[in-house]
Amino acid sequence: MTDFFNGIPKIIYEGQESDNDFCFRHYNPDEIVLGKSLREHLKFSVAYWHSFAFEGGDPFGGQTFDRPWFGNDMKQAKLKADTAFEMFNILDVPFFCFHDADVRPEGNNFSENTKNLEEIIEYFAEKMTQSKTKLLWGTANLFSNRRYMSGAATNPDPDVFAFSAATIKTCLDATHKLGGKNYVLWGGREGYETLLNTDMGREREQAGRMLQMVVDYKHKIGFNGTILIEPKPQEPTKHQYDYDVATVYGFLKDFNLEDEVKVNIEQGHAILAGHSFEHELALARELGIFGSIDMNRNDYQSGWDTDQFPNNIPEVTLAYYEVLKAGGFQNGGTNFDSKLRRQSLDPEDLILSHIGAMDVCAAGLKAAAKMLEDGKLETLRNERYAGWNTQNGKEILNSDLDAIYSKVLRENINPEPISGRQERLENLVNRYK
Ligand code: XLS
Ligand code: NI
Ligand code: NI
Repeated sequence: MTDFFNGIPKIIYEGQESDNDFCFRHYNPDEIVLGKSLREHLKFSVAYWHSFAFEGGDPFGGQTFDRPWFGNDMKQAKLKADTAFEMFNILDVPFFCFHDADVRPEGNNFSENTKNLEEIIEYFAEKMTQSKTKLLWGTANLFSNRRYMSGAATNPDPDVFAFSAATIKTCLDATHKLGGKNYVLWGGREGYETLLNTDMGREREQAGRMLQMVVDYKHKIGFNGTILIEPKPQEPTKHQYDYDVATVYGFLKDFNLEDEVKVNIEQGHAILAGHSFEHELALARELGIFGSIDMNRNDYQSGWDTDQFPNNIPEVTLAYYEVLKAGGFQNGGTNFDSKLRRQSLDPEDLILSHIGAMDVCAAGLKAAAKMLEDGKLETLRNERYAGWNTQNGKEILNSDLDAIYSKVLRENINPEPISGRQERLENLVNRYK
């Protein structure tokens, strides 16, 4: 036991009447909603990087947090893991996620990185036999080290592609060993700053080739998890190739991977792409590539990926509505890709931020379930399209321009616009709490 959390007990559900800061008000993990417990619906996950590796820096200043495990040796990496698993236990979260670089000391070369990763993964494996927390996904950090400054798979230098591919292999092995449910690829540096030095066609081919290799290797080792791409439009590069769900789908189709790879959709990234979170979720569902979510929120004024903990129930309600309509998570879950503000220095801030986020998501999911169960919204939406279910609608869709032309003339078709009833629907949605 470390003394980092200084005796904060396991967080339990006390309900909305409780005055205790260290309890859940909405998240009762055993509560059954639509035939499933909230624990199984929400599948919460802690992001190792934000909670344990982030030092509190911003573009104008460095570390503000003071953690006993900050440093770059194995002893500190193990202390970090001890503390992380203590937090998982306090919050009783079913999952966590990590990048290789969050969990192991940085080596001087590939073989040192691999040796360090294997040692810490061994340590994780041991800890996981004593813990209820499982691995939602693993991933490789192919963006922080300077070797990746011009991309990983999309680098102009084939040796960087090779270094990246070899690193992904080690991270897939690690994820497989720990029983991970998914493996994520977020292409932070897979994009470009200026076309003046960029061969976009070639870079895109390289990214497609890398993804095919990842899928081949997954099958080779018998990894049953899902490979997920996490779309993001920019930051750190100016133009990122995995811009949004629609772009990723086009890319997957092009490389014949649409049945192999799904998406991990992040709230903040959707906003950066000029979409709402629910737009991205609904589109992924319709395209059959919905996988998992990174739950956070962006500051709406600064227009940057600020990775704040979610705190807006009506917003997450609309997101979980789409998740429920997709049939809920299969391998996926709700990963809090969220970090503390740099002034939130205390160990208890780490716990309280997650409590709030879990409660907001639970309240949102319950409201979404009510909305779905009651069916009013779906009924009104379906009414709007009712014409397409008629013989006339079906005939129009199966016809051709000539025949439709004659039909419009013959039947003197002259459509009257019908209200979209947006405000009525907005009022309706606000009824569910
Ligand atoms: C960064 C991404 C990153 C991925 C994992 O914006 O959200 O944290 O989730 O590499
Ligand atoms: Ni992000
Ligand atoms: Ni993310």
